[in-house]
Amino acid sequence: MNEEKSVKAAIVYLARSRPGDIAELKRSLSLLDVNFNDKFNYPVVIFHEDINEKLMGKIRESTRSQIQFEKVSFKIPDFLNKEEVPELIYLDGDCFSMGYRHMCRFFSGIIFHHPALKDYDYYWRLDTDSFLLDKIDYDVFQFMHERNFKYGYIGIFKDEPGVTRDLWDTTKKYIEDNNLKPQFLQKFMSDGIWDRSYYYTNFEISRLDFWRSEEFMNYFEYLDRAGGIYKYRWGDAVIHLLAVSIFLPESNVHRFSDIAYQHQGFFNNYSPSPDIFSRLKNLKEIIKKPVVRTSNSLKRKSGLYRRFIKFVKRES
Ligand SMILES: Nc1nc2c(ncn2[C@@H]2O[C@H](COP(=O)(O)OP(=O)(O)OP(=O)(O)O)[C@@H](O)[C@H]2O)c(=O)[nH]1
Ligand SMILES: [Mg+2]
Repeated sequence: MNEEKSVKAAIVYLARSRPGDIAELKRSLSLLDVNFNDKFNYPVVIFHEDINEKLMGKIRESTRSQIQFEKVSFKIPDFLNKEEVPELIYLDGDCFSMGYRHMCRFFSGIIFHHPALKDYDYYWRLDTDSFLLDKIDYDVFQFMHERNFKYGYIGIFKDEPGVTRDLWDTTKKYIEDNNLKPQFLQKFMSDGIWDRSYYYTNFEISRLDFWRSEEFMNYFEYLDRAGGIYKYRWGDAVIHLLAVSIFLPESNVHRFSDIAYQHQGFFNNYSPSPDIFSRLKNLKEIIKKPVVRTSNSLKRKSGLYRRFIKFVKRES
């Protein structure tokens, strides 16, 4: 079916080829199908480094969405001194791989210039561990478009001091040097200092032209050259909150409080207890395989998430 859509938009993922990640991705796509895309039929672009043809076939088989794979290769940008970029960084009780930091840089600013997105006006980012838990009965892109929303988010949290080191000083200098009047950044300031708030960017729906605008690109380039993404793991999440609250009027920003969404221990508009486990039984058909991830992220998972995984394991 070749229907003409009034809003040009794509759902985007960045995926790794590890079996656990692929299992999560398939689960994420299945939930996307039943809860949104069977009805609205937007293309899904999956960026990856090393997913082979066979795996691509398997992923395609697992979803009714139209999938486009786009290979990316990550490297430390030439303007940084590689000697100063450690392979692993240990901060705030966590360990961040080089791949993780490449991912942060990609989502912070690089993705918006990828040729695969050039014909789109909006994107919806989901991660391989992003799960839509209930039906969305309206077109989220059309919704953004009609109300002139440029950034849509699901939640706001606060990051740790180590992984945001120097980010505020760098941003403050940028604001001062460029005589900027931040739009609503003061909401995230306390005693004249940014309070390390971030948008939970494993879910974000946004207009691409904002991220391709000169004002954002200049700010991103400034941060990029400062090197904090690689030295301290400045995340796309904090960078996006700063950029949005500096450059966009608050009236252009929307929180999707109605969408039932899960990422690890975070549940949006989906009561995780006490009846989540019985409601999740409906998902038995979709959630075929339990996904138990290794790595440092595991220890950050909440007790609730562990119970959720245990439940899925038992039920599948
Ligand atoms: N290709 C590729 N994808 C990555 C890499 N690191 C992360 N990703 C993907 O980028 C998205 C975000 O990564 P996550 O590891 O989930 O990041 P996070 O949500 O901040 O951290 P967690 O708490 O571990 O979930 C996911 O879809 C990952 O599959 C990488 O090194 N290479
Ligand atoms: Mg994640």
